[in-house]
Parts: sequence; structure tokens; C-alpha cells
Amino acid sequence: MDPVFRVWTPAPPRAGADASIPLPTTERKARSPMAVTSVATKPFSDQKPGTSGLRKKVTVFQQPHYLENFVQSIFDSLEGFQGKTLVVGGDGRYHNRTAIVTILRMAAANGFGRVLVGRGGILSTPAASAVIRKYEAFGGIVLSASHNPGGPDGDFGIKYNIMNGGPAPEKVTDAIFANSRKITSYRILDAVPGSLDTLGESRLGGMTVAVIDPVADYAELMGNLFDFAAIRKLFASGFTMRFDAMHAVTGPYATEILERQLGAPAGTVMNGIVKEDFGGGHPDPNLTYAEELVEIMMHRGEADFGAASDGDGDRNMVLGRRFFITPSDSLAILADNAALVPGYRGGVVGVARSMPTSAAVDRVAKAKGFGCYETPTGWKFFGNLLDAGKATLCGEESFGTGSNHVREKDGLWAVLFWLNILAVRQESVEAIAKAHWRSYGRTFYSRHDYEEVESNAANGLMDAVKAGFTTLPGQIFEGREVVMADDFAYTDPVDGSESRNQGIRIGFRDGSRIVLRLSGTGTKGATLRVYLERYEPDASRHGLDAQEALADLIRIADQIAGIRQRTGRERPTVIT
Ligand code: G16
Repeated sequence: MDPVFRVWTPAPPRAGADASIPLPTTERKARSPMAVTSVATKPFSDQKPGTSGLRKKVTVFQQPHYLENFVQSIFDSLEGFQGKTLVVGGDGRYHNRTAIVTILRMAAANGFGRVLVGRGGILSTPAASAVIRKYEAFGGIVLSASHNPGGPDGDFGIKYNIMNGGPAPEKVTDAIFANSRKITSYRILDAVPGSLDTLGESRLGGMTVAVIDPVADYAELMGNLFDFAAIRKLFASGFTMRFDAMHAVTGPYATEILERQLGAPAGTVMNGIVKEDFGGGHPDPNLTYAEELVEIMMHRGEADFGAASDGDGDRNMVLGRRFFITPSDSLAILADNAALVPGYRGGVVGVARSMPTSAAVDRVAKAKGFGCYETPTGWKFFGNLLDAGKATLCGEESFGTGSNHVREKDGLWAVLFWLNILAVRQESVEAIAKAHWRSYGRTFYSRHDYEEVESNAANGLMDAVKAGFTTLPGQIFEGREVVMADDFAYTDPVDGSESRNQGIRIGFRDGSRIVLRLSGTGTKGATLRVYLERYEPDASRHGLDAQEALADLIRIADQIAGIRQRTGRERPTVIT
């Protein structure tokens, strides 16, 4: 077995929670010749998928029937999958393996013909997307709560991806939720699959289970997009990098690609062993939670390039020596330099960003004649634009960047894109960012998160700001005049579907803005996100610290929304 998987041990089964433990005979209603059991169940009222699937505490998922109800609700929302292929994998967090065994038994009982599952139950979210696309699977189930902590007291999650490899669109997630409200039984096979740790095929009822290498297909795809020879040369020249896998799923991917294929010295990848509890850490690659990397890069300035990825490998943070690149700037810089990368040379048709992401990329799109789209928060909103060939590169302020190579955001992809640019330009990360600002102006940007706020207080805050939509325009705060205030709504340009209530926007005369949203990915209380943005064309002011440059907008946000008073917090939990 690959050494990076060695410490990955199965979760101990818990009575009543582990589907591999035979169900009580009283729960068995009917038996088909293939030993399929139809288990009577009752709906749970809280299975509405959020920004990215269903995310709850592990203990919630361990309730008898909880996972099974949701999985059956997924299958009941799909048509025509009999005999087809399903991809299954997760980020290796606690409960991953137990859940996969249940899903395999249910997939077999519901009539899938074949399941591709990553060895050890591992598939990063972008790798799952790549595998769905490469093998033309019907869809996939990805088990992750992304950047949320793991372990027995941590979070777990499940989402369904459609055959384009991307997260199910709202019409599918709405159908899953509707099914979860009326479910009366689920189907499960009375047999358990063979080992998930051995590559190869086995039978489970009428279904084939193929255990695949979780890294190989993804690594091959990266090799087709990026100039690996140039990056190899960069590392051979003494260029130094630290990649923090945060004991999450990208460990084996980064070790294979950066150290084995690209020749980066051993030790370039830190925290590369996948652990069920992420080593007790919070696998969110930002300036607060990636503290070890931040110390190495921002305080000690020990490497030329630093990067981190999250629990399931779809997010990325990029750092230069003592230099932070905001995700919004990263998207703009990748778009501006796409011609240097083989996979995108001359091939960018359009860019897309989520509404709260800064407009830095819009300026690149305008200069280069790319199409430019603004969507609600949630990677699922990019799927149609990518499928229709309207967007090539997409990005979000929440440390997500990706392209049409898969239908998920992709952490390691973004890191390789940067490495490719660095290899060609032979300049530092800081020099590239500053040159970008000189060409396009700098968009000062920051996000302030208030985590685990009492839900009523958070909702009350949002409602109070919305009640002011008609009176805010025309008001002046610290010399800034409000010119618009609304709740962002989106009409998908491809299928015409509409999404409302996607975040409060308050725009000022000079183009600066404040956005307020409640996160759709938290599992405890509410997380208030405050996004602040101001454009600065004057290069002599580009050296300002972002918090200083945005200080008046930060105060105005508090004046308009009463953040401190309503949340009872003096300062944000996380500032990025
Ligand atoms: C998910 C979504 C992203 C979204 C992020 C934050 O990412 O896929 O599109 O930007 O959540 O969402 P929210 O602001 O609602 O918490 P991930 O990495 O958690 O899957």
C-alpha cells in the first residue's frame, strides 16, 4: 500500500450507526432474490442541502437511517441510472469509510451497475469530478465537509455530483430535499463489499465495485494542462516551496505531483499524511487556520512560494515570501497570464466569479475581451457556464479557483497554474502581483467572518438591513454616498433558472461596496460574512495594508448593520 495511506484506519463501527452491522430483522420488510432489504424509515426534517451538499455533525450522520435516508433521496431524484456507473469517494475524514460501505450497499440495491471508488475511500473533490468525466459515469457521491474540522465530534458531509462532474444544480438538490421529506423506506443490500484498500474489481450483488488509484487519473490530467518540464526546471534551479496539505486529502496528490513528478525536494509537502481528524486542525487554508504555513511564509519568509489546500482539496491559498495573494487577485492574475500555460494558451473565452468575489478579474476580462459572469456563491452556479463554453476560468473569494478541466474548484490545479507562471516569468510572487496592480489598479478586498453567531441574531441583522433598502440610497456615510442596496438575484444565462436572496449588496458612488451574507456551509449557529471592496487606481497607494485601506468601509458596515451590537462580537473570528 502507498505509505501515505498507511495511517488511515477505518472508523470503529458504532452500534446502530454503522450500516455494515446487520439491521434488526424487525426492520426488514421485503427481500428480493438478490437479498435486497427494504428498510422502513421516517423522514428527517433537516436534510436540506446547503451551499455545497448536506453538512452536519458526525453525530447527526451517525443516527440510525440518517445517511441512508439522504442517499435514497438522492437516488430517488435520479432517472435512468440502472446499470450505469457511480463514482464514490471522500476526503478521508472520520466516518468516511463507514459511509462508503453503506453507499456501496445501497447503490447495489438500487441498481447501479458499477461503482468506482478511490482506494481507501479517498478521492479529493476535484479528482472525483475528473474521474466522473473521464469514465463518463452517471454521477458521483462525494463525502466531505470541506474545510470544516473532522473527527468524532467534527463535521461530515455528502453531496451528489452530476455527469458533467459538477455539484448537482438547485433543481436536483431541491428534489433531493423534497424526497427526504416524504421518504418511507430505503433499499440496501444484505452484503458487504470487499476491501477498499486493494486496487481491482469485485462483485457486490449485481454490481461491480472497482477500487481505483485516487491520484493517477488526476495527476495525468494535470500533466496534460501544465508545462511540467518547465516546473521541473524551476525546482531544479533551487526554487523553494512549501505546500501545506493540512493532514487532509491533498497530501497524497501533492506528494505524487510536486515531489515525485516535478522533483520538488522531499519535505516540500508538509502535513501530507491524511488523518481522520486532520491532526486536530481546522483544514481551512486561510491566514488564520493555516498558521504553520503562515509562520513559515509570512513571518519567517523561508520559501519562494507557499500554498495550502483544504479538507477535500478544492480550495487553495497562495503565498509569496511575506506576501499574501487574495483569492480574488489570484483569479485575476491567472486569467491575465493564461496564455503562458499550455492548457489555456489562447483558449480563454470567458471568466466567471461569484458575486462577493472582487471585480479584479472583471478588469482583466475587459482588457482582454473575455466574457465575464457574476454568479451567486456556490460552485454549482458555474457548471452551466462551463458546459456551454461561456467560461473557461472561474473563481471565488472563498479560496476557490478552477477551470473547465473539471466541474469543481481545484486547489492543486491553482497551485500548479501559479508554478507554471512562476516558471515562465522567473519573477517573485510579489513582483507578479505588484505588476498586475500597476497594469489594472489594485482592488483592496477583505472578508470578515463572524462564526457561530446565534442564528436569530444573524437573521435579525440581515432583515434589518433589508428593511433599509429603500432608504439607504442617497445616504452618506463618512463621505461615501450609497447608490444601491439590494439582495442579489441571478438568472442563469444558459437555462434561465432564477436564484434569489443570494446576499445583500450595498454599493457606493465610487464603486466600492459592502456585501453581507450568511454562510451556507456552517453546521453550528450562523456565520455572518462581511465582504469589503474598494478599487484604487493610484499605484502610489497600492502598498497600503488592506485593513487600513478598507477601514472606513469596515466602520460603515458596522454603522449600517449594527454588527457589533447584534452579534455581541467586538471583532470578526476570521479576517482574510
Ligand atoms: C463551498 C462552495 C463554494 C462557496 C463556499 C463558501 O465551498 O462550493 O462555492 O464559496 O462553500 O460558501 P458559504 O459562504 O456559503 O459558506 P467548499 O470548499 O466548502 O465546498
